[in-house]
Amino acid sequence: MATITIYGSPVSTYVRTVRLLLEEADTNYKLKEVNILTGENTSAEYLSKNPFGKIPTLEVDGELLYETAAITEYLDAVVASNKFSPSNPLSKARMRQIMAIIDSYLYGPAIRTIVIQRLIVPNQGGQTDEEAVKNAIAPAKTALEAIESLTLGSPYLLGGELSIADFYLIPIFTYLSKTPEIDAITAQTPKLMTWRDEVNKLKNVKRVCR
Ligand SMILES: N[C@@H](CCC(=O)N[C@@H](CS)C(=O)NCC(=O)O)C(=O)O
Repeated sequence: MATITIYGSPVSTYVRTVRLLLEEADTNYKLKEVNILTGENTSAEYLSKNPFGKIPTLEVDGELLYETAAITEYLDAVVASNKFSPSNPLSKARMRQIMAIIDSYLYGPAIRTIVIQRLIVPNQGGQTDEEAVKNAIAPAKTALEAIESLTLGSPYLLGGELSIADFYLIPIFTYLSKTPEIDAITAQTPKLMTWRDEVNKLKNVKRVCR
């Protein structure tokens, strides 16, 4: 396969999602830094690759591909023989359902609000917006409880095999677990807590999600 390049930052959850798949598939790739903390993602050069200024963007054989769901499903097909997508139609739909819940309902409150306010803002000398954090707990909890009700958690989200859904949720849990809000958000999600402890043992999770 031609050289695979990911444009993005190693701190990004979505970049970590793509990297987890590539590492689990034992595939070589290059990571070209696009620093979102300095606004590099809004440079004209990067916007020519991804008009929304989001990371990651994938480049393979001169083709650019953005949106993590498209990237991971493409890579799964070309480097992993669809190992990370269940063949059973309902399980595959569950995988996509979890990915969509994360995109639409979890990422915003969990990462854009709680993690940024708790971990990034103070690190840059700012003050956490406590009100925003407080208001983000309920929607994050709802999203995780929805995933809890869909997961088999034995040991992975969809059963015995890792899937793209795991690669989506793992990086979010890594960050949420570093905030005091984790306890409130996961109070009703025992299967996900067991799942988290299980996936944290994977060597590629230790390497990619530090
Ligand atoms: N829909 C996009 C979302 C990607 C995304 O939100 N990435 C974050 C980093 S985890 C980002 O680029 N943030 C920079 C910004 O919003 O300015 C995808 O699926 O790839």
